[in-house]
Amino acid sequence: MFVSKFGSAPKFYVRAPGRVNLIGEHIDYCGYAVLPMAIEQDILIAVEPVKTQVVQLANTNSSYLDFSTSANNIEINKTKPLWHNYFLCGLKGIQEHFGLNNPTGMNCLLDGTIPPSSGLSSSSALVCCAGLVTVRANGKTLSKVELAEICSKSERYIGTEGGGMDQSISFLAEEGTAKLIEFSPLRATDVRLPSGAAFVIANSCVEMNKAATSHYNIRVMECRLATKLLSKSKGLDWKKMLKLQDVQVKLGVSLEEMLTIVEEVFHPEPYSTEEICKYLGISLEEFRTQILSQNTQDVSTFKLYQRAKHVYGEAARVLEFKKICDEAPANAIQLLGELMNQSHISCKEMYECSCPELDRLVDICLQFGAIGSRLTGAGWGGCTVSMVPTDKLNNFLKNVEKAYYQTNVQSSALENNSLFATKPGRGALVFVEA
Ligand code: ADP
Ligand code: NG1
Repeated sequence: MFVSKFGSAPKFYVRAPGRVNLIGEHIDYCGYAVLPMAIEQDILIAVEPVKTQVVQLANTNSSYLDFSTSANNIEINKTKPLWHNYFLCGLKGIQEHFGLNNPTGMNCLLDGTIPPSSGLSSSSALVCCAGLVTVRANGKTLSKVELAEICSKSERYIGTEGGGMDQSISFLAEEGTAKLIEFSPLRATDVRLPSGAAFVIANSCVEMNKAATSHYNIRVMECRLATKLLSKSKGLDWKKMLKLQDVQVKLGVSLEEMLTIVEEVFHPEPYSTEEICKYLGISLEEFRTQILSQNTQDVSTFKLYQRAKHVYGEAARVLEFKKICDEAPANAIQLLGELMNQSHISCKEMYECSCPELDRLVDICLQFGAIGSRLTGAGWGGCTVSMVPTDKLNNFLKNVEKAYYQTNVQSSALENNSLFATKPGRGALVFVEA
């Protein structure tokens, strides 16, 4: 297809994987560690650098239209997040990092196997792949950590205020191991998953595009607000505090103590804009310009108690999950399953990022033998991840297929790629023909 499209052969190929997050949802942007693994599904780009400064993009999937732009005049359209904008995020991030005045043009053909808008990080795989393509095409080198940090920042050009989990695992993943990803400074530690259990991804077949909706940014903003109010209540310099983790670090207390502080400081009823302005001693104008982001200007109620409870509780569950994997007690699978189930309940009830289809799918997975099951990724649609004893895997897959996919017309159309067991895969790579 590359040859028929561009009339010449590609010079190199880059792939970047999607990921499944095993536990630690919506806490990366609060500063807390998460526990994902890369999946086999990826974005693959065939590339030919060219002498002109034109970047031409094509896709093996004809629903993603061709696009071309000058490499030194990149405009990213946040209001309409078409696929090429994600490529441009990676391109722009790398160009800015190196201050490239004369960036090379290139012909690129993209092929993707990650179900889009389903919580498996197709968007970040695309941004990371484009970033690595740009590094290679311009004859530069970067470490994996640098690549992850640049791509985490540059995906924000699309308008979502992500925390960096997806880009980090896409670069730092290694075959055979999940990773604990910690931030500031970014680092990844191996997590050996228990033998005797398989991790199964099941797609609810409800798509949710992060950049085209405001769900995601509203949660980021609610967490930022909770940070400010908690800081003010404890006499900290609230204007400087950005993330819920900052409050814990400044107070020097445990996550359990933070949960008690949340109970003392916040009321469960939603906060109004007026109440928050009064609490912080700021005007409505300051609130709109300094606290709210572009696509959260119309929000007028904020559930600070619930969001903070989820974040501190989920952060503790991640550390507990890692500890159980490290210590591998006889009942490890049972203990890990309980943590996954608690995580889903917290996402559903406190963070309100689930949806009826995801809840139904989790119930079905638990009914047919999963020890733990939860939504994975941003939520409001997308996939679940379930931990299933290996000896029950075949029956589990058969029964879930029957119960969820064969009873739903829309889902059964997508069935083939919707339910599969997965293993920790490798991170992003450049392939060059010898
Ligand atoms: P995710 O949870 O998968 O990251 P997002 O809604 O944030 O979901 O991003 C999905 C977007 O990424 C799609 O709407 C599309 O623009 C882009 N995308 C994903 N896969 C591909 C692909 N194979 N080809 C082109 N664009 C893709
Ligand atoms: P997905 O599921 O890929 O849209 C998003 C964020 C992550 C993280 C999770 C929730 C981006 C690129 N990704 O992932 O950083 O916050 O939601 O845990 O913003």
